[in-house]
Amino acid sequence: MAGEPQADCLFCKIVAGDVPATIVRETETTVAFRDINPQAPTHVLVIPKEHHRDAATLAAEAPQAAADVLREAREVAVHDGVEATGYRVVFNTGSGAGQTVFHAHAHVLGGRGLNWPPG
Ligand code: D5M
Repeated sequence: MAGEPQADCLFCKIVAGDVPATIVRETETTVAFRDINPQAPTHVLVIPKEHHRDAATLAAEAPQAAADVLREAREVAVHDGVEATGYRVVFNTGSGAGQTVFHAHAHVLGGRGLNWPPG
């Protein structure tokens, strides 16, 4: 069923507390934790606690959870003190776009200059 935890999903294991992570913030519906391979001084992943494979599926199946993730992205930027200088929110969607973990997640990046277009 849509949103159910998946036994083989790394981020579902982080939600369950079975895999350790450096948690920045947690709400009823989301968890934010530091990326294990940071690409910027602030690099935090915001995930819905429910399992949805990518951002497109999340938006279609659980639009309120998608909104919660976006709201939390801003709260993370405030938490890390990067909101005023600017930050980037990225949803890699599909392997061709670089998605490697198939549980929807927003990358929140900040704390350095960010170029456009991205690589
Ligand atoms: O992003 C997936 C991201 O997940 C990537 O930047 C590494 C990060 N990652 C992988 N394993 C962990 C753990 N255990 N903790 C924290 N961060 C992790 P994607 O957009 O799918 O390429």
